[in-house]
Amino acid sequence: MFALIGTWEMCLEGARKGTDLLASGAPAGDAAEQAIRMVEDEPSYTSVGYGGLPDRTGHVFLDAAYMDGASLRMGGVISAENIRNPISLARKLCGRETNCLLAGRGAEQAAVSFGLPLRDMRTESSLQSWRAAVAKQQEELSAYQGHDTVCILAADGRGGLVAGVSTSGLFMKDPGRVGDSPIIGSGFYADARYGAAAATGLGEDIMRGCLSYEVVSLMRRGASPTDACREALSALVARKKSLGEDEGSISLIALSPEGDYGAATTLPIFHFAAGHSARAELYTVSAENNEMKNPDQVFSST
Ligand code: SD4
Repeated sequence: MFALIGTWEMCLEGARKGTDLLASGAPAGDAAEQAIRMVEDEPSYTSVGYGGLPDRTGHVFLDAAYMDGASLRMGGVISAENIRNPISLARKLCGRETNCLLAGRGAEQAAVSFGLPLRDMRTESSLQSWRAAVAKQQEELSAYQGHDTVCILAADGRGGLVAGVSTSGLFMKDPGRVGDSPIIGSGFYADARYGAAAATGLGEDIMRGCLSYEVVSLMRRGASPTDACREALSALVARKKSLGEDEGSISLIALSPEGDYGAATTLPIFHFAAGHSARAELYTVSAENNEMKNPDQVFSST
């Protein structure tokens, strides 16, 4: 069965578009790319693409990645400044035997060579937020304060299973700072035999557990998407606690090749969108019990 799952409420319209594409027979890659492009193009979403929040120097640096679970190939973009749709470049780079992960100016040059549009990704509103943070001498960097990453996992029911992610990372990050999102195995992973997974939250923590790879490994050993997310997350949280640290801000989503999906979080509430057969709807999980809920529907996936 085809299915798609994506992080945060901001992806709902994109997830609906992606699910419609899957229903019309489009490959998983088209559905995931389209869903993410819709979030990248919307300036009111300040954590992804156009209108993303700047780093300390007032520049918006974007990270994105795409993995094709059938070929186990990935493409990624790190710290790219002016690429209008980083996910589209990541997808174009996926499949290359070399040069599939490009940073900075090299990524922008590749975008030009593929004929992808460039754009100044700052908006007046994102610059205003930056000016206010500079005036306040804002120091604290944390996930989930307008820094949400869009992650989309899609299965087309015909063997196609992909993961895509796109983010501007943390607001007021140091220049050159890279989180988990474009790092394979941390921010995303897909193996069409077992499943796909992606993460959102504080990248510095997510990378310590290689969480997306861990989720897919657990699915390889037979865990359902929900159980795999819960187990990978609780193992890292337990380890952090044993080191005297708090649980941190981490949310995970996963999708099986058969179209079952699941999620887990350390947050009081984490929203995600998911759809199979019908149009995508919004769901939540919470750290308290990690039960998935949909206000309007009974959740029926495993
Ligand atoms: C990062 N994981 O750059 C991203 C940010 C994020 O919710 O997802 N925040 O660390």
